[in-house]
Amino acid sequence: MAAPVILVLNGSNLNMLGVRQPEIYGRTTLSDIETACRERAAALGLEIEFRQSNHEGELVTWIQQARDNADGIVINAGAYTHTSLAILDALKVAELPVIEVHISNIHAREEFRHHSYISAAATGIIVGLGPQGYLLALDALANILKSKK
Ligand code: CA2
Repeated sequence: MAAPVILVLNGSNLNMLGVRQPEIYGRTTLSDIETACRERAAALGLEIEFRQSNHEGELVTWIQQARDNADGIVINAGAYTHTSLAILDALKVAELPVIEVHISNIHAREEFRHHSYISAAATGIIVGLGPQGYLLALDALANILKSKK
């Protein structure tokens, strides 16, 4: 049987990880996170599509496509987390298990980061655990998909 496919989606500015603001986001680059996700996915028997975009509409299109092409979504929407009804609607329409990830603890930061539009469509949320959050999200999806069988 084919391995379940997980779309790992990264939104605005996450391509800058490890390049700027290491005091908040650390020195790990998005490419490092992709490598770690690929290793964890292989160990869990998952296939991943790892993507980043700075464009809200592109993220929406990828989520729409995931409805037919994927079995689960890991999403760190970057600042779109706090603004995007369009991404929330797309996630609801996708009808897939969704794990929302944030590298930093958004609740310990500025007030405007405390609210996430995405959370209303999330099965679970992982915040503040650094890049490890992506790996924990893959673990969680592997368990969710196993229990669905
Ligand atoms: O903690 C997270 O993972 C965030 O989703 C990261 C977003 C931020 O807007 C959210 O509130 C929390 C920012 C993405 C990365 O932005 C960078 C900007 C400059 C340098 C490095 C990263």
